[in-house]
Amino acid sequence: MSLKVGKQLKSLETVLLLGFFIITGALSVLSAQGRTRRYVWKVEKRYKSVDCFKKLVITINGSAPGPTIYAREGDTVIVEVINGLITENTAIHWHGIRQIGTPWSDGAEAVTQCPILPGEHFFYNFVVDRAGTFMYHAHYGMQSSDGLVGMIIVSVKPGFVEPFKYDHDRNILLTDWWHKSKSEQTTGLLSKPFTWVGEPQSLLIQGRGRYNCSLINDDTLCRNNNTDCSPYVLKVDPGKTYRLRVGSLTSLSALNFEIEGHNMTVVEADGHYVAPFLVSNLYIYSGETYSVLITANQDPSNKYWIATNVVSRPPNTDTGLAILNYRQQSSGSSPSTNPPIGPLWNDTAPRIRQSLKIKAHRDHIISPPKTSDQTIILLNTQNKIDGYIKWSINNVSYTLPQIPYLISLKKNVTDAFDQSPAPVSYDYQSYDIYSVQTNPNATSSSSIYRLEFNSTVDIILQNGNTLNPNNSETHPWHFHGHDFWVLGYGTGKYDPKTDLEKNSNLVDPIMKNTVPLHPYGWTAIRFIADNPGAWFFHCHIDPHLLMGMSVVFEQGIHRVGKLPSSIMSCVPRSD
Ligand SMILES: *[C@@H]1O[C@H](CO)[C@@H](O)[C@H](O)[C@H]1NC(C)=O
Ligand SMILES: *[C@@H]1O[C@H](CO)[C@@H](O)[C@H](O)[C@H]1NC(C)=O
Ligand SMILES: *[C@@H]1O[C@H](CO)[C@@H](O)[C@H](O)[C@H]1NC(C)=O
Ligand SMILES: *[C@@H]1O[C@H](CO)[C@@H](O)[C@H](O)[C@H]1NC(C)=O
Ligand SMILES: *[C@@H]1O[C@H](CO)[C@@H](O)[C@H](O)[C@H]1NC(C)=O
Ligand SMILES: *[C@@H]1O[C@H](CO)[C@@H](O)[C@H](O)[C@H]1NC(C)=O
Ligand SMILES: *[C@@H]1O[C@H](CO)[C@@H](O)[C@H](O)[C@H]1NC(C)=O
Ligand SMILES: *[C@@H]1O[C@H](CO)[C@@H](O)[C@H](O)[C@H]1NC(C)=O
Ligand SMILES: *[C@@H]1O[C@H](CO)[C@@H](O)[C@H](O)[C@H]1NC(C)=O
Ligand SMILES: *[C@@H]1O[C@H](CO)[C@@H](O)[C@H](O)[C@H]1NC(C)=O
Ligand SMILES: [Cu+2]
Repeated sequence: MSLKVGKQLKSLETVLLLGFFIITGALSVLSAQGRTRRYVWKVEKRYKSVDCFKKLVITINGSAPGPTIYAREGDTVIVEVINGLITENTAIHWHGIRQIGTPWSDGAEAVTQCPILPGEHFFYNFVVDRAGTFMYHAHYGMQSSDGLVGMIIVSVKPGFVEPFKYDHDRNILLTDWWHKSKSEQTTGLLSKPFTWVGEPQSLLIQGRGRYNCSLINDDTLCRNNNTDCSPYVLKVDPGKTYRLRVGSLTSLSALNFEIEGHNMTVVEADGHYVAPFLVSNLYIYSGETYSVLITANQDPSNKYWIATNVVSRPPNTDTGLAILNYRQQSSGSSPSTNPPIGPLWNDTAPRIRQSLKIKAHRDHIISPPKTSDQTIILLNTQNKIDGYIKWSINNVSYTLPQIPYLISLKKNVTDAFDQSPAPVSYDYQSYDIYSVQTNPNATSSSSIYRLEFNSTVDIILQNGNTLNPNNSETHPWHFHGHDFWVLGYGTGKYDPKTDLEKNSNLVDPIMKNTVPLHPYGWTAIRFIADNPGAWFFHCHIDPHLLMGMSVVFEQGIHRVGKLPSSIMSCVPRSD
């Protein structure tokens, strides 16, 4: 409906909005429900030196990170993606956008669409139905770790008053960066013997980092005076309050984020308003977004570091740095202080405390159903299959089918993936989460969870030991197509008899789309299976996802509308 109205107005609006179009690159068309924002993006490789080291990077119209999408709640976003990669397929996921009624625009290759082949044009067309801070990234293998990332900022409808005030709005996207290409990393992860990607060479803030070029000693490859890698500078006016929309699309790293001398008030998480709380360190996991408020109330004759450091893994990467600069300060020079080194990487307690602090703002509580219809317990383990190292959920390491689930499910194709039901639990009585499994072998499967449409489902993520003694990792789990209530976190083994009653929040839980599973702990979430489609739920660490750390949920598949033929270019077209 909104599209048709939009089309009628298009020629008139094109003239009126031509000025706007030239400035933003987005064609904005008014319609009854909201505006339509159109983008044409050419995805291609370019040499860039984002951390001073020259590397082939995947760009959108020459930039990495890609352009920020600015839209308003209720708008329709249409992105025409031109795959100019020559030898690689691609697909782009709109992270945090639920795709209600448009499951084929989710961008999860092998789940909701065939890949976009080199030279092809693909149209993503979806409504941004909720204000907040969201992101986008490639969802084809580990492609996002080569630079195909960006942010989506959805502002509130006119007249809506947010539960906090600020003078200015800024974005900060955090990523980690390797000098090895993603294809080399992928090969190592899928080989025997296994080759781990290692810690990143740099941490990037707004796409800029700084690798120490003396370690390479080759001017043609790495120069620290290259302007590609000059740090991002956040200029502030004294006395003003800034809303910083911080997002993480790291491939591997859990991060700490801080601004020297400035505390931050957390006010939004994954598009939901948070009961505000103060932090000096913000822990942020891949796939999460937060809005924090800072007030520029420190000595304006100083400069301040904006810093990010790795937590949860033994760090081997220099602090990622940007600069906060009061407006009257000249640009160029760096703060005189030593960069912050961040909190102790292996101190899990403050990270769990932050997770527990994130609750819904009292004026914006969406109450969860009091009970659920089904509980699915997902044990996260590291395993071996035929000597290859994998990650498994309930002893099953995920393999993706040739035909995307959305297509095979909708068309009743029964030989496209394993039809046996995926396991809803593990032997939690006898499983020792603190030890390396005596038998590390697992199986692999493409089986899925088929949920009753509109039912309420609890998921318990249970962590355990990896293949190394005394080691358990952090896994940020991201759900496509849904926001879920975060009911609780705990350490040790989840007890179905007591933990839901004693250690869960059914009063004011935050809703999120990405949630951390802490080492040796559990995380409980609840959602309603009311979005017809097939949806990925996976660890947002790229190497873990590649190694099988994911599941897929189907719900209401026969309520899904007619699939666009553009998503089906990997199967013979039947209509
Ligand atoms: C991006 O590139 C495409 C194809 O070259 C072009 O049509 C489009 O206008 C460009 N967009 C911006 C914002 O520059
Ligand atoms: C860069 O590396 C060189 C050689 O190891 C070292 O001497 C120097 O201190 C490093 N510089 C920085 C800023 O870390
Ligand atoms: C950048 O640094 C290189 C040495 O690494 C030097 O040769 C070159 O002159 C410098 N360029 C500028 C513009 O300072
Ligand atoms: C930040 O918050 C801490 C704890 O409340 C407080 O001790 C500190 O003084 C604050 N720092 C600034 C710069 O406001
Ligand atoms: C944390 O790591 C440091 C080394 O980075 C080590 O000295 C310390 O013992 C570790 N703490 C714990 C509780 O494991
Ligand atoms: C695990 O699988 C390997 C083959 O990959 C096999 O050699 C080994 O015996 C299995 N271990 C157990 C305990 O079944
Ligand atoms: C698939 O099966 C469902 C339920 O049995 C049926 O309603 C639907 O028409 C079938 N669709 C196709 C494309 O065969
Ligand atoms: C996982 O699956 C493998 C292979 O079928 C089996 O040997 C092993 O006992 C299973 N482990 C658990 C904990 O169920
Ligand atoms: C979903 O469930 C709710 C609560 O039970 C009910 O009010 C609603 O009508 C249901 N929606 C559909 C589409 O079945
Ligand atoms: C592992 O932790 C246990 C206590 O939980 C300790 O007894 C043991 O020495 C540790 N092993 C290693 C290899 O650190
Ligand atoms: Cu993981």
